[in-house]
Amino acid sequence: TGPTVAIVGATGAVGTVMIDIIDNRPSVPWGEVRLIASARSAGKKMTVRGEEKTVVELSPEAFDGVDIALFDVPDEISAKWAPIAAERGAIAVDNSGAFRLDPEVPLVVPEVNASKVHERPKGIVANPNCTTLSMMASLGALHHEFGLRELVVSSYQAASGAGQEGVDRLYAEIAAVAGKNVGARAGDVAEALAAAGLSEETPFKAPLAMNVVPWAGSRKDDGWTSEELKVRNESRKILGIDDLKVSATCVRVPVLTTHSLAVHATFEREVTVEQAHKVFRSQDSIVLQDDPDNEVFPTPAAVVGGDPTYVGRVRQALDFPNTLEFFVCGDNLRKGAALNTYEIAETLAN
Ligand code: 2RA
Repeated sequence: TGPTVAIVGATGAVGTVMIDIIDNRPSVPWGEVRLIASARSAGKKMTVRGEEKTVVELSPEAFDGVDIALFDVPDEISAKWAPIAAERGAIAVDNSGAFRLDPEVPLVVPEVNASKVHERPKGIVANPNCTTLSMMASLGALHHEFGLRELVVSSYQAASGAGQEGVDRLYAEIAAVAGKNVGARAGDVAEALAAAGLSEETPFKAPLAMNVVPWAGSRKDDGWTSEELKVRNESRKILGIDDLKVSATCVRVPVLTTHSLAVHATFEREVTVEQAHKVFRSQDSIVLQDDPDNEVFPTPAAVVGGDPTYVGRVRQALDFPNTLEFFVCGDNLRKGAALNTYEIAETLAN
């Protein structure tokens, strides 16, 4: 029989998407799929590919016999338990931020740098942050052809990037402003949220309904946020360009799921729209939706739930012939999290 795969955090937002992905694969290489979660969720029954499973409690013994352990848990849980899984003989594929920049841990997007999965002295392979991941298939393919030199991006990040708390908050805010005709006077959206009993403590730092918020992640030095630094550091590591010039502004938008990015990418040489289209079409995990004459472009609401990343609005920058502008959308819970982690596991299993 095939290898044993474990999902750690099986009952969480990303873990649940992971099970959905396993359920919907035409075939899977696994002999056993083991579900692991905190004591609170242990004992729960879940069905995977038609087979009922009981969630087992996270413990060192839970990893016995596991070949690949997929971690969809907060940073501090991964930091503690991924090395324990590795000690017990499993390869840990970690979707948290705990190991992404560790030089002894590869950071993998299979379309871009699959062979790195074999360079894992700690027995751990890391999955990138969803914001970086949403643009990596497209940038990896372009870099391979044209040599990427500089990257300037603005993100449009969905509420579910902030977890279930973010999802609940966006729904509650939209309900609170619906039918209230607010938005024309400074502060009236916040007043409507307060009138509906919503706390000023929000994962988004400002009202998200009828708004955009130029803040995602946590506060870092010199005015940067953690999300913006992740885009820079992770892009460099995945693409293998240590001195890639990167600048990012990360923005939260009132979208439930699917992150979008406006990308300004500069290459060693001139790149035309036709050349870029050809590269995008040749990459299986990219869907090109770019027909300006018919106003065709991707939007998060139209592509959410899909596995590929969707690319459109491809333009050769008017004043920068070596620069392409494009817009990319990727489901932050699928390719941005569970799907890429799962694809790393399949790369390891094959
Ligand atoms: C966010 N990228 O969107 C983060 C989630 N890891 O908040």
